[in-house]
Amino acid sequence: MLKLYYAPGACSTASHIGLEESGATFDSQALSFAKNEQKTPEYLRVNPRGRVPALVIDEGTIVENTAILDYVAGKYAPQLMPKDPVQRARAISLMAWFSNNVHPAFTHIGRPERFASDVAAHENLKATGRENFHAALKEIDGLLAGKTWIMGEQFTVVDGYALVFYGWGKRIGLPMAELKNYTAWKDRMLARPAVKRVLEREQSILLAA
Ligand SMILES: N[C@@H](CCC(=O)N[C@@H](CS)C(=O)NCC(=O)O)C(=O)O
Repeated sequence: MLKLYYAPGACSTASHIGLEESGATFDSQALSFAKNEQKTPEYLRVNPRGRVPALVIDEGTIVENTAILDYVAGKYAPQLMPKDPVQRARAISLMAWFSNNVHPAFTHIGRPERFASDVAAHENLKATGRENFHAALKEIDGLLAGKTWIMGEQFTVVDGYALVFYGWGKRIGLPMAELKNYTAWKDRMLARPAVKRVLEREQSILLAA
């Protein structure tokens, strides 16, 4: 039994893509942030932190994209993570950076109240978050130079994670087309049937003109 809880357009898209690419059979449930469904007593029993993604498996629940993606690859689709220990460490390193740095930079823009209770600081947090997020996207663009996928020739679960941030950059109006490597890679991602299925299910901004 596998069940993914996600919110359309949230960072959970990474786990959603990983699962769909793995070919594993899974159930899914979309939660609406607008309706605060991540904070219902029912969902808090799944993930007491009230965050998505959460993947329910026979043995319990796994949270955090990095862990879910490594689990899905290990259990259902080893080709979605590098086999070589050095490359695997690099893949985990990149996902840790996404989770610890890139994602929080974006959170500063939308939820400054989580970082400072002083309302006077919020505009500055938003502006700094935007700058840091844009700088991270430029770094991802650099990482993709000369590569087909983010880890090189092998498509991995890390690619699905990197797609989340392209969508967020588009959502807040950053000049994404200037990031040539990232944009060409995004087009290759959109050409993958499994990725397209997930983006259609989530009605992703990435499919809009
Ligand atoms: N580091 C976690 C981040 C999880 C997270 O913050 N998810 C956000 C969506 S992008 C969420 O559930 N937000 C709901 C809320 O903050 O109320 C991961 O990678 O899984």
